[in-house]
Amino acid sequence: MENVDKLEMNSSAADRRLSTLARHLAVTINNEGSSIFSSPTSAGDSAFANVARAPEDPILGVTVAYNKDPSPVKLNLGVGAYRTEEGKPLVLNVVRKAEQLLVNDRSRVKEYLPIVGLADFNKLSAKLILGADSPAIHGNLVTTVQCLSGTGSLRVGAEFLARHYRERTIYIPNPTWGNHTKVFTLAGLTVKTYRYYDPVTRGLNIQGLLEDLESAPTGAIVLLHACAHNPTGVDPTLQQWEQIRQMIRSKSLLPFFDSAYQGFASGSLDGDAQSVRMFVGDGGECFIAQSYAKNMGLYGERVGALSIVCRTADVASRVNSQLKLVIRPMYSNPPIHGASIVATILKDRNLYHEWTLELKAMADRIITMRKHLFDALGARGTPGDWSHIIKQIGMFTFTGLNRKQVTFMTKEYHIYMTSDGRISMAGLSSRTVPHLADAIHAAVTTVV
Ligand code: KET
Repeated sequence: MENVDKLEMNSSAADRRLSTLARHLAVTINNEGSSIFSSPTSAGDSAFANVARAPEDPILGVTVAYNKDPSPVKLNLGVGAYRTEEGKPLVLNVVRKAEQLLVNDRSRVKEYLPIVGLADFNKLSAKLILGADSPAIHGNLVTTVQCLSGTGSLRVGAEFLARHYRERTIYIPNPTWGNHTKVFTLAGLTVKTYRYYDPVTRGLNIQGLLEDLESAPTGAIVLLHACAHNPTGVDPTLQQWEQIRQMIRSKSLLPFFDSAYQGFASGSLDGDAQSVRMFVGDGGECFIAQSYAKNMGLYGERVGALSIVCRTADVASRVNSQLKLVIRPMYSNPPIHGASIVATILKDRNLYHEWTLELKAMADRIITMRKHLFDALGARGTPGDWSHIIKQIGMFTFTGLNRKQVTFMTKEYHIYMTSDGRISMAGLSSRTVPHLADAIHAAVTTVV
């Protein structure tokens, strides 16, 4: 009987997923001119002859365009990836050290990891975001699984929710990281937005945010950026976080934190985890997707973790058992190298300390770039108020430049950025600030 129930549950979950997929594909066909239903054709023709070319990704596609540009002055401020003052990608010293330790350890093998990943990595990741003294950790209320960076953690969390949670609507901020809508929709959730950014004040629309959460259905999922909101660089104050927390708890909404920039906002790992810790501190449940792409510079290693904080240890352990069923048919188990680097650093007091210094140096360099750009625009007398450049937090500045101005800057100045006017401050250096300031000045004064 129990098995039949389970089968029925699974089949209705499968139906839901199929109908969501069908809806998504219908949108895809309309928007991107694709059709997967082309019938096989006569010999010689491709069975995929009707496949239309899809547009490039709005963020990663910027790098594709940049790579094709032969100009010596070209500048990639699209993707959020840290560059040094010399404009080069950075492998942290502490990462090199950890890798050396791993290579020298002949006892290490290349066996499969468990479905949920490296146990040490999972424990240490939960500790990093929740704090070493977190009662949730000590009470075994947290289950953590290693996933494929931040994106994979969001996706696994979303898949779990689509299967096991009663309310399948997720509210995401407007605007947000472009991939959120796709990740959640394809997992089978319905995506709605809540007001977040006010273009007039270039700050948080806290009133609109609270109103939208208040009118959300009881139990709805709410996606929150733990810190360094992407793309706006606008974070709630601690007092506003408290208002958000009260609203979320009073409506029994389920918070899902995306933590892709811990340490990058303030330069402090603990400081940037305050929002999450506030929510875990009240004893309520929550989801957290962590990424080590930016704060350890492990972009291509794809290291991240999904933590689910539950009411009881028993629930946490049952949730863990179901997460395995989500992961196994998707990618079986996660890769070992990146997670081993992270675990090596997090468990060694000296390496950990060294990491915090390197992380702070990256965060500080970004803050310095903000000041340089702000001063450079001031020096040029560029019309408008540019103080948001120094007020915003994290890797990005949400400039307020419109699509036409962005196109102009790319065409005339070979500056690559996302079409919403976001620039990655981490891609700037003292040498390139004047070029960017010239481009912004020209765009603002010549293109409306
Ligand atoms: N969440 C947010 C808010 C985010 O900005 C990113 C990446 C991710 C998750 C996923 O990161 P991962 O590499 O899966 O750990 N953002 C940058 C890169 C990208 O778009 O993939 C970006 O916005 O440029």
